[in-house]
Amino acid sequence: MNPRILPRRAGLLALGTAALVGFTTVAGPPAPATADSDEFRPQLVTVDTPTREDKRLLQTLGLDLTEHAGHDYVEVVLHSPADVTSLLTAGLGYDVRIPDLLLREAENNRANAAYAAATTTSPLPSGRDAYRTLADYDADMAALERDHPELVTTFTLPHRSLDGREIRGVEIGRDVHGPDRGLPTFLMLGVHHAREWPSGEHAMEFAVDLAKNYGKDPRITDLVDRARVVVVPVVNVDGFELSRTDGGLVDLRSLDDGGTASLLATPGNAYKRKNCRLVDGQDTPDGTCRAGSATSPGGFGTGVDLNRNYGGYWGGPGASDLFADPTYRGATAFSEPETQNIRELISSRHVTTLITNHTFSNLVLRPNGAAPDLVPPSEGVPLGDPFDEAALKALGDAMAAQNGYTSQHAWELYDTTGSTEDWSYNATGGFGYTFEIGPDEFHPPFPQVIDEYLGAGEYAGKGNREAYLLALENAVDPATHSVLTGKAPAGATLRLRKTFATPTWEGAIQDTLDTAMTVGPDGRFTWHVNPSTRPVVKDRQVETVSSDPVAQQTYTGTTLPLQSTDSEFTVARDADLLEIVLDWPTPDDMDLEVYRKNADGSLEQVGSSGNFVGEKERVLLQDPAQGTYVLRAINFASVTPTWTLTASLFEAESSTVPGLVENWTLTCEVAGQVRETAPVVVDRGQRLRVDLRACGRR
Ligand code: 0X9
Ligand code: ZN
Repeated sequence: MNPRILPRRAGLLALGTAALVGFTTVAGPPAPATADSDEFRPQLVTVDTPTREDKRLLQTLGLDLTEHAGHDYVEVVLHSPADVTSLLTAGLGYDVRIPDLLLREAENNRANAAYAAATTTSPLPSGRDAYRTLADYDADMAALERDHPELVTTFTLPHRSLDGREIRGVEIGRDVHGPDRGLPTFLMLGVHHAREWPSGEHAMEFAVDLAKNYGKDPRITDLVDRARVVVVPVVNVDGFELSRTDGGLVDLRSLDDGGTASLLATPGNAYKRKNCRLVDGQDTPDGTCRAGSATSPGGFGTGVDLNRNYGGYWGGPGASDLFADPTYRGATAFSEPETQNIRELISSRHVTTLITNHTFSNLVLRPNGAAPDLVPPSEGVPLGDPFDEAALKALGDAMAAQNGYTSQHAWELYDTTGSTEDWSYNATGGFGYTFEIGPDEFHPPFPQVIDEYLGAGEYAGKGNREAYLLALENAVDPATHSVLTGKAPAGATLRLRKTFATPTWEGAIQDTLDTAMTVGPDGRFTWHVNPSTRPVVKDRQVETVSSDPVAQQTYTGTTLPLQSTDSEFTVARDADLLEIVLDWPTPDDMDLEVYRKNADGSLEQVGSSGNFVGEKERVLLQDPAQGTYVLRAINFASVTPTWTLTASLFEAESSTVPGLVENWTLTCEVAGQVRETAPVVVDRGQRLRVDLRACGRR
């Protein structure tokens, strides 16, 4: 037993050592921590999170986490002095990266204006020299249709936004106004998060690129001939409009190098993330979002995080149930009109590959959003890796080789549930990826957006254009989806339907996929479809731990407030898992840290668990190396609890949880009458001939 005094949570700021190159490390809490709320400027900071437990602790604080994170840090936008206090009380250290995001916004605005003034036509496919507004997106989509009437059509999604706006997209394909002949859909999405402007720009530029180069560039011509490409550049139209147009106040403030308190009290919406939900379950009058979010710093507190509102494992880790939090998941799965739009779009076609663009961090992320060891109560088995992990990884890596990003599982940064592809992949089997565009800003100076699309300048040879083309190639490649072929009466409508329960974290929602195509004049069809069995019900590889430990030791003790007690445990054999559980009867706050003892007696931390008051602590170590471990019980409470510590060593077996086989229901309709109905089971990569001759008989 070895009591130590602990500085953590005693009001000290534990500063990390690894500041990012080129940025300042502060030697104490930054000035705004002590300023009153009128003077606080949103800032971007790097929070030290050396362990996964630190990341999980950070996630519970309700702060505005960015996707820019590494093995030992996460970047966070601090919007208020309360945010600073949360970080400090949690004992998490941080470095300031951009001390004044509003000033940065003003600098960017000036640089963007200068670039636009000096540029007639940029090298982008559209030639644009500045970020689009929402009106620009609509105008550009309409112009694309006007300029390429056979190839491009615009459409409006079924649900208007909460502030009453229409949400539009473009569809590109040969003879786009003609009947659907069963080609696969490639879907590209942008701006789920309001402030992530480049995510819409790259999506829109790709649409323009395909339309302009069709008939000129053989690769693009071939791809567009073999697919329907659907682009919705701005999913969160309300949030984007606010972010894009309501950062103007920033310029005023920068005029007098700091601005006035009254302006600062309404710092604009340039860094808004969520949608325009102001009150759960209530559609507030159109046009009230700006006023309704005026009291929320940066327009940040109100709204639903659309990338937590999809049905896939909705309500699980990495999403908040508190309205004011940045990752608020919404009242129910698909409670928001924006996610309903995308759900209905994906449910009515065979989206074989999709990319949903975000900013920033230069990442290509693949499912799942939550770590494989987590067990959704709705399923009772660990999430494991997606059934198609090998193929998902191969394409993710190939795209990352093109844009220079890092390809990884989404959960490797932090857990998320309810994201776009958490639902789309698990419900439809179509491949889905999140791109996090840009190295370090939500909406950087525009020339950076240009170079990163094209792979020019600083990004020479590393552009998203090439990565997107690979994704489109994947979408049309029959090896990555399924194909139904056969004969049926010319002009007949074929439908594929499927109704099933999609697991949320704790329950399920009902999903219906309902898709159709029209048989061509020659009476033959080739239909590119997603596999009939969903990945989420397929066989799952899981590690199961035998319930009897191969070694176990129990310790009890008492520890004074703000002190800790060390116990030692020796791992003397090969094993798969070491579990250490710290339990105590009173509702006090204790933490657990686990160290491995090196040969020279020094300690190396290998795990920690810092839950909230009243929650018990647990550390799991996979494949623990043989040797001595120091288990440190830490008391943060004001009383002296008696605790029990149990170290257990387990062997695990890798096993397969057997899956199900699902079918599509195929119907063949002539003149509105169903003439034939057949169940169809088809696997990924399979080409299946379906006999629909009976549909032709009277
Ligand atoms: O947190 C998010 O929603 C995304 N990052 S961002 O900074 N753009 O907000 C990343 C989501 C990654 N997880 C999944 N796609 N599952
Ligand atoms: Zn985002």
